[in-house]
Amino acid sequence: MKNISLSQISVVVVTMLAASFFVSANEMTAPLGSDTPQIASSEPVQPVKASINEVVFNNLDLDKDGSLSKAEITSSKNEVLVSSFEKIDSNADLLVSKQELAEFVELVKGA
Ligand SMILES: [Ca+2]
Ligand SMILES: [Ca+2]
Repeated sequence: MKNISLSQISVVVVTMLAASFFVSANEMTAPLGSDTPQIASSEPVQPVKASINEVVFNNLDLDKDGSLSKAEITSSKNEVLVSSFEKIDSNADLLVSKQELAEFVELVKGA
């Protein structure tokens, strides 16, 4: 039993990120021709990660101050992000920076 929950989180996060991304660009970007957003753990992640992080972060940063407060994370209603807030906030200042979000995404994707 290794990293099962992390793998599950990874799928959820990647799916969520992709969903957030495609919501704002779903007419311009076609997702792989697959109708299921689930990504098999052995499949390479699609090369949209950098822009996804940007888009997701900007969508979550409601007051545009360049960091995500716990309230902003909570208002995303994303259970993975909410429950992982303390993990994402690696320096424990109660704010999630773009860097911290990117590192968290890398962490769960690499799990
Ligand atoms: Ca903010
Ligand atoms: Ca922080």
